[in-house]
Amino acid sequence: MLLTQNQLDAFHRDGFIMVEDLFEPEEMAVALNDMEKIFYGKSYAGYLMELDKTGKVDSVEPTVTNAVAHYGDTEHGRAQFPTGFDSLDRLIENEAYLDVFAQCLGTDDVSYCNAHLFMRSGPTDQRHSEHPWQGYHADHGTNTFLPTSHAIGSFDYVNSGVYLHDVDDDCAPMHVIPGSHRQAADVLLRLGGGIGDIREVPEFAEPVPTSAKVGSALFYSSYLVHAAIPFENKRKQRAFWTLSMARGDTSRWTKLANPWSGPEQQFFQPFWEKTTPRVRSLFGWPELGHAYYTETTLKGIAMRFPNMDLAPYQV
Ligand SMILES: O=C(O)CCC(=O)C(=O)O
Ligand SMILES: [Fe+2]
Repeated sequence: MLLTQNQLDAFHRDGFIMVEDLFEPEEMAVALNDMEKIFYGKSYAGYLMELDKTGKVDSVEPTVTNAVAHYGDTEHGRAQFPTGFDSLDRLIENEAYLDVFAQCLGTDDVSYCNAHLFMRSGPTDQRHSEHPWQGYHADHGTNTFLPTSHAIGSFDYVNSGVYLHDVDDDCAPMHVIPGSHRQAADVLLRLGGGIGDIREVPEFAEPVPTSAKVGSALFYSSYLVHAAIPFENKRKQRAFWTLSMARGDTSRWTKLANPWSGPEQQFFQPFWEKTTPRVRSLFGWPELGHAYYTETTLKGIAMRFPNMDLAPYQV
């Protein structure tokens, strides 16, 4: 199943596309069952029953204990890909799903960044901000040390969430700002890297919820601005299998578990700031003269690496 030209145009225009029926409801049910085991050590129904009986509400969020950052483990299992459960790990083998990724990335040269189980559990969820205008961000930094550019379709990558169950409006659907992937580079530079309050960004469109039925997958640009919202129904959970992938020609600087995220960053940042462009390229930085370097991206790099001499990269 390929995206139609209209769907692909919508992805480029809006920065996201929801694709229904990519996965079978039956395979989602099996995957969800195993995901619940990893997060709760039992079924979610069993967890709720115990919660009602004991009133005990320990967070089920995974904790990161490893030196090279990945999503981390829960008390009961591993939330980072591969989890060891075929029902979850083999979702990556879905041909139609991979075809849509290739279409969104505009190439068959597709490179894995990161996949993990993303659970938000209504009874303990704290992932959202206090006010509806807060918490907006792009996920781009999760898989790269380089800032956003204007070049949509070249240096961004694609995130996706597979819906293991129906996500209705009361189930904390992620809110996304259509078209914000095209605005992110300028907005982030103007605001100094973080978007505290979307009311200060008049050019942003109204956020929209990404509610969808079981078996759907959301694909979105790593530049797309979005936020978590609270559960209206705190008895619900929201279970996604997530995958991020990049174009092969950016894969040297776009992937998880590299020295730019997690505890290694405090050593690599000052090292990269002081070393030469040639040595930076050994670690995946685009070489001097690469099309990635523009006035906009160099300003972003200066924000991220304030002690770096960027003169050699000037265009
Ligand atoms: O859970 C959501 O709806 C969004 C969460 C999010 O944006 C994130 O964790 O980066
Ligand atoms: Fe996010």
